[in-house]
Amino acid sequence: MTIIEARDIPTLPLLYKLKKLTAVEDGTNLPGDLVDLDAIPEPSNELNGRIGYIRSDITKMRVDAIVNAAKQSLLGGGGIDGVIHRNAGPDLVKECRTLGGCPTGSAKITDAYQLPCKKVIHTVGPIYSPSSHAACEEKLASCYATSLAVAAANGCRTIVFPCVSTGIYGYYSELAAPVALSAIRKFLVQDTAHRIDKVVICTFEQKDVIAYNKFIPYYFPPQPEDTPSQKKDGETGDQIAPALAQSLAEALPSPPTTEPSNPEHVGKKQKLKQGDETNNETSPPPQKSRSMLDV
Ligand code: AR6
Repeated sequence: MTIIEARDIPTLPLLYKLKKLTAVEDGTNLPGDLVDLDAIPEPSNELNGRIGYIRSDITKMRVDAIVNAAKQSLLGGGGIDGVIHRNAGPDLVKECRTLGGCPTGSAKITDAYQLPCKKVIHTVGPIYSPSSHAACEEKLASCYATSLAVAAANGCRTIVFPCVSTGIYGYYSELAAPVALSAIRKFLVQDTAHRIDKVVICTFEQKDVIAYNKFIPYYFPPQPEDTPSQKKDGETGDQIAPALAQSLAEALPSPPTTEPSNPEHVGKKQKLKQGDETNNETSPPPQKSRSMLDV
């Protein structure tokens, strides 16, 4: 099992340099589904350096805390919840039984047992329903804000988020990513005491990679020196040396090469019905194709 160390998770300045992320072009109209953003903010290397971004299995990270996309009972389930419980071992559910569940939008912390991380923060995302879009947005933002507050209160300086609610709970990735990015940005801007060093966004499925690649440059735009220069040969500039870029790229952990195949994940996504959870939300609709969400 390859464990990924917190310090090895690439941050945004490096990903811009390596062209894994691309700045929004000048004059581009802002997409309609940005959350709490009516203009692209000033670039900040300080903020960008505190955001990690990786496509990986969250259970392989040696960080202070990973976030679990849990259900209200906190007693385990399918998807990432199932993987986290399986890898942590049976003591995790024993501790979870003492917590009395968790409301949608909130978060609770436990030990991590056999996982390489120190703590697990269990948050309960909303089951997405277009008819209660605003309420879903508020609850999803609250998952990220509360998890960050819980991490800070418990001395967790590195925290990794999965794409909460975008699996079994049916939140469209292109709607969820701006909510998550907005909440993370707000927290970091207000975290003047610098209680958290690194907030990592961990994607797993391609649809979430596409959504974050699109929205990260709006919420965390690159400093000009982080974007590879377009200058011609012979001109001086900030262009990263190709050999250095190559060696940095090779040092990045490999993302999964296939889509996840957790049997619970697929099965539950189709089977979840109204009333499966006690939060009075409706069951998730099937994911729309990307073209329906494109702006
Ligand atoms: N590492 C990182 N991300 C993962 C992994 C992994 N190993 N496995 C899945 N994901 P989901 P939800 C991503 O369905 O939508 C459970 O039954 C996945 O691609 O796990 O919040 C709970 O008990 C997706 O982007 O959680 C609840 O009942 C994200 O994790 C319900 O599912 C969340 O997908 C919660 O549904």
